[in-house]
Amino acid sequence: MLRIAVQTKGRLNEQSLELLREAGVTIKEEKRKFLMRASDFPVEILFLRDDDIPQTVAMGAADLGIVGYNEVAERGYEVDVLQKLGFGGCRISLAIPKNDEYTGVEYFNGKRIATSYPNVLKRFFGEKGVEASVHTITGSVEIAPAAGLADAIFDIVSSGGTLITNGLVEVEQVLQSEAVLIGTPGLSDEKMAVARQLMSRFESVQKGYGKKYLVLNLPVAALDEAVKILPAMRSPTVIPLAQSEWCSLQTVVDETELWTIIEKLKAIGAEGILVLPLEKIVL
Ligand code: PRT
Ligand code: ZN
Repeated sequence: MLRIAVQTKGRLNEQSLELLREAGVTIKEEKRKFLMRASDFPVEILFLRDDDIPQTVAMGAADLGIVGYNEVAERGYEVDVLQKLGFGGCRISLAIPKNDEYTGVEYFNGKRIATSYPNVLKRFFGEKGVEASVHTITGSVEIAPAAGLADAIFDIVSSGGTLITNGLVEVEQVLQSEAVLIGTPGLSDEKMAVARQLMSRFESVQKGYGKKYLVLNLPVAALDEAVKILPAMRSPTVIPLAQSEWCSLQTVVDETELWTIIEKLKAIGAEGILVLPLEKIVL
């Protein structure tokens, strides 16, 4: 039985369980326990704080784990990063008071930097030859400069709203992060086979992220034009309609391009346009 560690609560919990569920790994939610067996796949789920996931996987107490890459980089335990999971995106950045003039990384020489990621920061400063004093604090790092505890901070940034609220400005993006699937190095062939199966399912789910299924009616005469507009995986599916001069067209489009494509299709005579959610793409 493969054991996979997932964050108990917090930012990655819901999307980790959602990804597992979409991949066919479900647990009965009513009575959440520390360790739960999935009902439809040979996997059990171990709920942990995200800080503990890299070590637990490195030790082999869990075979796999879903955790932010930032935690993997900070903790430094030996684990295999098997797959990027496409959610929990953020970066760890250096930020300084907004009225300070930033002159480049040498700005940090002799400064006090508050962070929950001292190892990543010390590595960065080491590479850049910066001599700064790194103060490890857990909790609200962003208030440290205003409280006089530090000159600058090194913290997770996502929208940037927290920095603005605290009068800080991001000056160096040091590490890009997202949720990743990690594994114990040297898993048995049997466990690796199950892990591969899971990874392939995760990939199918991820391919569906940000995609929509588009169905529309089109005059047959406009078909060539429509094919040029549509970025279908191979080519769009075309189905004849009862009225011979019309056809129905089905295809997958990226959500970011959806409206542009719809407007172009309407301009060449498309009607009855349906936009449907897309769950998975299995290639
Ligand atoms: O209880 P446990 O220890 O398990 O959880 P935690 O409190 O340590 O972590 P949690 O749940 O806050 O975050 C889990 C993971 O989510 C992190 O390790 C990151 O990989 C990822 N993640 C993605 C984030 C963010 N986005 C994020 N915005 N983690 C934290 N933040 C915080 C950040 O610390 C800062 O305070 O949000 C604030 C900045 O957000 P913006 O949007 O204002 O820039
Ligand atoms: Zn944590």
